[in-house]
Order: sequence, then C-alpha cells, then structure tokens
Amino acid sequence: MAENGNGSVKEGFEMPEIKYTKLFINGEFVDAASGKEFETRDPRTGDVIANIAEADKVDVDLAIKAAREAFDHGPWPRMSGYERGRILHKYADLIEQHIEELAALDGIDAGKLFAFGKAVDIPGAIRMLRYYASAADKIHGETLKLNGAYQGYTLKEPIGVVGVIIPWNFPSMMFFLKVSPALAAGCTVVVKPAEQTPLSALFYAKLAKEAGIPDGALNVVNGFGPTAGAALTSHMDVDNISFTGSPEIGSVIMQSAATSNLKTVSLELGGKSPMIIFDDANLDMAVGLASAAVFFNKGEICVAGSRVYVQEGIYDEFVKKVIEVAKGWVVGDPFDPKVNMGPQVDKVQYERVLKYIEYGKRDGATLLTGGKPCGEKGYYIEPTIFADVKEDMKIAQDEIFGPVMSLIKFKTIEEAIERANCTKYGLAAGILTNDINIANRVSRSVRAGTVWINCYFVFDADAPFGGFKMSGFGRDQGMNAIEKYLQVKSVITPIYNSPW
Ligand code: TXE
Repeated sequence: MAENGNGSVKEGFEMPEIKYTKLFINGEFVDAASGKEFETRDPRTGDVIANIAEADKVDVDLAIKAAREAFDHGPWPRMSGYERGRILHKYADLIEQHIEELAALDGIDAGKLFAFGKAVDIPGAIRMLRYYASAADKIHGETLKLNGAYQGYTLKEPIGVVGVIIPWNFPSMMFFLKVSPALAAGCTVVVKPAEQTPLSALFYAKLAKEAGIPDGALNVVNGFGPTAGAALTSHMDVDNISFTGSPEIGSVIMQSAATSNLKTVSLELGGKSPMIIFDDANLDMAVGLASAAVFFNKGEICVAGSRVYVQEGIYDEFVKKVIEVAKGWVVGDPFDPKVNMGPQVDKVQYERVLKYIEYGKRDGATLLTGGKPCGEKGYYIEPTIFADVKEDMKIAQDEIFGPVMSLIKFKTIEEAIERANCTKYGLAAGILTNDINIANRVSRSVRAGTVWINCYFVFDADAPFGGFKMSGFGRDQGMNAIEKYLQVKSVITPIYNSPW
C-alpha cells in the first residue's frame, strides 16, 4: 500500500461537497415518493458518503411520464439538429468547468484514480458529448427511386423515450456513451445509474438543466436493478433500452422488453478478452501493455485483457518481467498521485474477486504474485498473476472484473486463434507482434468487437464499440450508435407525367 493509501485523503486535497442526492425528474430534484433512501459508500474505507433518494416503480413511472410528455409535446425532438447541438455543446462547456469536482465524485464513489479521472475519464465523457453534439445536424435519410410513377425518401426520426441502465466502473463515460447520441437524435431519456455510483449522474442532471436541456428531456432515477431498473425495462412507454452490465441481467432485460412492448434493446455485456503476444513482439512493451490491460481501473473494465497468451519463445522471459512489473504497481488511495490502483468498487465485488483467486488456486493454476487483500480497511486487492492456466478453469472463462491475470503459453498462430476464441465472450482482443501478416490474420480471426494491434485501451468517440457472442449486440460510439436511437420512415409520393 502507498503511504497515503488505505482511506486517508492526500493532504491539501478538498473532498467534493455532496450537493445532489435526490431524484431528477422533469427538471426538478425531488424525494422518492416512498421517502426511501439508500447509502452510497466510499470503497477506500467502506464508510457511508451520503444517503441517496431511492427510486421505486412509482418514481420511475413519473420520470417516464415526464420523458414521454417531453418527447410527444416538448421542444427537444422538434428543434433543429443545429439547435440541439448548440445546447449539447453548452452542456459540454459546463462540464468542462467542473472536471476536478466530477473526477473527485467518481473517485470517492467508485475508487477510481483521481488523476486519471481528471485527465481521461471526464475529458473522454466531454469528447463523447461534443462528438454527438456535432452530429445532431447531420442526420440524413436517403432519396428513393421507386418502381413505377413513384418516388420516395426516408426520414430518420428519434425513436422516442430511451431508458439507459449503466454500471459503476466508468460512471461518467457510461452516462455520456448512451445519453449523448440519444439526446443528439432528439430522444428523451431516463437514466438509471448503478446503485454503487449515484453521485456524478446527479451532477450531470443539474448541468443539463443549466445548459438549457428542456425539463423532462433528461431524467435521473437512482435505485436498484430489480425495482427501478425493472420498472424501466418493462414499461410500455419506453421505446428503447440501452444497457451495459452483466450477461445475466442483459438476458433479463431482453425478456422484459419482449414481454412488454417489444422495445428495442442494445446490450454491452463485458468480456474475457485475450491479449496475444507473439515471439517477435517488443518484450518490454508487451509486459507493460499486458499488465496495464488487466490492472488498470483495478481490472474493473469490460475490455480487461485478462487472458494473456504468450508464445513459447519469450514465455519465460515475459513471466520474469511481468511479475516485477505487477509488484511495482502501487495499490492505495486513488487520490494519491503515486498510486496506480485503487480499491474495488464495493464489498460485493471485492469478495467476488477474492473468491475467483481461490478458484484459481483450487483448480491448479500457479499463483505467481499477489492473491491477497491489502490495507487495513477498504476493498484493496494486490495485482495478481496466475500461470499454468487451462481454458477449462473458471478463472479462464468467467469475467472476474478484478486485477487478476491468467497466463497461458502457446506454440503456433493456429493454436493462439483457437484458444483466444474459446470463451462465450467476444468484446476485445490485443495482438502484439511486429509481423504485419500475423497481425492481419489474427485480427480477422478473433471474434471480438474491437482488436487492438500493438496498443490497448485506445478508445475514441469515432470508433464503434460493442461485442460479438455473449458480449452483447449493438454498438456504442461512432456514427453507428446514433442509429440505435432513430427510426427510419419511408415517405412515398406519386409523380405525375414523369418523363422517366
Ligand atoms: O452487474 P449488473 P453488477 C459484470 C462484471 C461484474 C458483474 C456483476 O463481471 O462483476 O457483471 O456486476 C442494473 N433490471 N459487469 O452486479 O447487475 C443495475 O442496477 C434492470 C460487466 O454490478 O448487470 C446496474 O445499474 N436493471 C459490465 C446495471 O444493471 C438491472 C459492467 C448493471 O448491474 C436489473 C458491470 C434488472 N433486473 C458489471 N438488475 C460491463 N459490461 O462493463 C440489475 N440492474
């Protein structure tokens, strides 16, 4: 642990004041109808940060009613794309004025590195918002030359009320990954943030109002999945659900959509991504990227490169070096600039990761380093590496969502491809090689929505992101994503006395 780790706040740093704790419905902060609240906790200590209004079905119904009214009769979908874009850019300007405070809120709520939040997370969320703000006036249909004396065109119209259900690992990025294209398309939105990280979403709701987003167009209802989340997915007046979370809940959400009003659904459901390192790769780069790929954000990242396949020629050398690098990762208070890895988000995830470490030992993998909790309080776990991992072990198949690397030796390209593809997931893959032919062949053979060659974790608003197989379907980011929030309408007219 770093000196300042274990829950102590770095000297001179002022913790953000918790200003917003209520539900945000129809442009107002309101208590839950039941008066219920839930606690949000600081993973550095396990202490309560604040009590948050807890939405139930009644509150979610009110938020949906406001969103429906704002969609059916309000100005948001009726404005020009240019005007919506202007307001969304203003929204981004306001967020820019609060980067530090927002990074600190995600830091205390999710245990995320404050410095990283300030430099990457919140700026990344802003970039997402600006990307779609600039796209709002570029939504076009097509012209259609039809059979006979008819012509037509397509209109792309906003799909309606969008329900957004997001997880806790990137509270700000997730919020804008979904909300930005939906608002740019002219939809109105009800967001249910993860119950572990309710704070920054409420701040974003407040800034949305200040930016001029009309009442009802963006609502935030904090609460739990089986109550607030389920009320959103089963509602007859919600037209689309955009979800990121576990495959188990993705399946529940599809069922709920199917048995209510057949609302459209997009799902991003995590992964078990392979990092494939060939003999000719730059070894130091490979060691650095492979450790960052699974320890970054304490492994709480859907694209974590948790299965590391290393070709036999460099395997022994790689193992020596990666153990050293893992031991050098500083675990501790995410507000301390010396720290590389903060605490797991909550007690449930902390215990889940420790349980997986036990499964690894039980199933015969060799623990090379880490494997234990650290610190006297809070949810800290050492960067952990297992070797001799076999594909039929639980640690090689399940998404652990923690700082646990599984090392696997391979001989040939064919073997690497086959083994990389042998989980139910298909979200991302990393390939490290200097041979263009290997890079091309493997990138086309791995079944994954994103392939990084000689890099990892390179996200951009312009690069579509989503999964193959049980990592889900539908894409966030890129111009593709805006299509999820649009309907295509064909308009057909006769042509009289047409010369052709
Ligand atoms: O996910 P859940 P949890 C994976 C990761 C993690 C595991 C469990 O492996 O360890 O899932 O995490 C809402 N109807 N991922 O339990 O339950 C819930 O309130 C509607 C990968 O946090 O899927 C939260 O807002 N909504 C993932 C959201 O779903 C429901 C990121 C996610 O929670 C609901 C997070 C219901 N019945 C976890 N039940 C990724 N893809 O990055 C829950 N929710």
